[in-house]
Amino acid sequence: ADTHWTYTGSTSQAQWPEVFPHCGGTEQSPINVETSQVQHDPSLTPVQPLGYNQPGNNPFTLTNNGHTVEMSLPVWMGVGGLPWHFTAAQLHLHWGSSEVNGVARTGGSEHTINGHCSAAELHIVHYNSDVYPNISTARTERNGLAVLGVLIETGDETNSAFANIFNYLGRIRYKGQRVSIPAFDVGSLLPNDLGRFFRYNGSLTTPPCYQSVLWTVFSEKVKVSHAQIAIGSLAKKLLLN
Ligand code: 3J3
Ligand code: ZN
Repeated sequence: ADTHWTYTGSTSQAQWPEVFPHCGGTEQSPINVETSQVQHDPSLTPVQPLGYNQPGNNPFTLTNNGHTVEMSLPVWMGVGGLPWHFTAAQLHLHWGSSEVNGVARTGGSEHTINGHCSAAELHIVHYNSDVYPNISTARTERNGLAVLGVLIETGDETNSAFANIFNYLGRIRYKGQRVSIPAFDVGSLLPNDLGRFFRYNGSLTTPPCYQSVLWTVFSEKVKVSHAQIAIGSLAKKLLLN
């Protein structure tokens, strides 16, 4: 069974390495991206979402897994433009933790840019389907996973793409609850410019923290409304087991 971990209290990040050794590793995510330290890599090519825009046949399932809201992807989706082919497994959101190293934090994203924390962060998780049959075998191995990270800011406009998810959070307030939602174009959750991003080798941002992730954090942020983030952060408060 999943060993218990939290973002606050006595089993929060500072204690994770005691129970999950990889969490104490040297290639841990999330990171703060110091743009002055970033090197341009001309060999990188734009991310190519494959099959992200499916005609809405099979519903998606939103689940409150006790740490976040996770969405299953029942139809094949993948990502090209990376050194291997990757197949999508799931997507989920982070509103960040309410405390980091004991310091209460208002923001929500996990990755920060020059110390700036965004309101939330979307992760679309893929596994290396050139090498592994599924995510369980891939997630322990270097370059086993490719996660696309989208930083989310608040603005005045309601984001109709994210509304496909946010409108249902009230139905899965508690751990273990799940709801079927109509399929939608997952590509509409991504920023417009898929050619500007930060790429680095890191880890799962939650236990067991395996250092298996080829990270892509897009430079361009997406915007949702203040009300949409409020729904999300409410659900997060309620969903913590
Ligand atoms: O994908 C599996 C699966 O069990 C799923 O239900 C979920 C459970 O939390 O995630 C696991 S995972 O260990 O592969 N995983 C959790 C951490 C997916 C990637 C997550 O890392 S992150 O860097 O995208 N936040
Ligand atoms: Zn994540």
